Amino acid sequence: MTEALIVIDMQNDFCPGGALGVPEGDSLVAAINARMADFGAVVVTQDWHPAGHASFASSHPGAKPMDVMEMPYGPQILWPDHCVQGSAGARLHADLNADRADMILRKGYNPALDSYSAFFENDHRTPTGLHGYLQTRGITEITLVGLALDFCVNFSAVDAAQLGYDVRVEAALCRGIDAHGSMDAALAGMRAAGVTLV
Ligand code: VGL
Ligand code: ZN
Repeated sequence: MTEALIVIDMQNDFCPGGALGVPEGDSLVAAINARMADFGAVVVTQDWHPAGHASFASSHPGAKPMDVMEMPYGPQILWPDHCVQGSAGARLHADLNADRADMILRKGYNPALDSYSAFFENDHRTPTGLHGYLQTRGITEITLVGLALDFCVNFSAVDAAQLGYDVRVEAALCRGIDAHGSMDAALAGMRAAGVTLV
């Protein structure tokens, strides 16, 4: 039985000094690399937005980062420009052992729609293809680590649990942003969805 480690968004822009730096984000790299050896499959995800993406505050006149805006698919936090396709900030952290990844999944490339989850875009309907990939490999158990615990890790974990995977989130190998009470909501939401938090 193959178990997959899914490493979420370990990119320069989510590390300290990046456009949307998560405190201590870079401190996880060595431990995540070491953890890869314990899994039969490793998937690495990359937030990958076109310039002018709808989730950027700069795309909406008068808006500023961390404002909340009503989108056709629901409320959306507006972010500083980050993980722009091809930019240095969008690159995976240089020390992350991406060579070990069986698959690198990019998400958030739809200009009008954000994608926190590695499984579905923020309309909760448009698939990224990861479910098909894992299914065809016969993978039913996944462990999630990375950034940010309260956004992309959280949405990925809840979607995975709803899709029927056995899901673990290793909180020690995650760090969060905590905007608008997102950390408490994420922890409660993951538990309610049946995610095992360790
Ligand atoms: C993320 C905010 C915006 C994440 C991505 O990786 O958690 N957060 N885009
Ligand atoms: Zn993003």
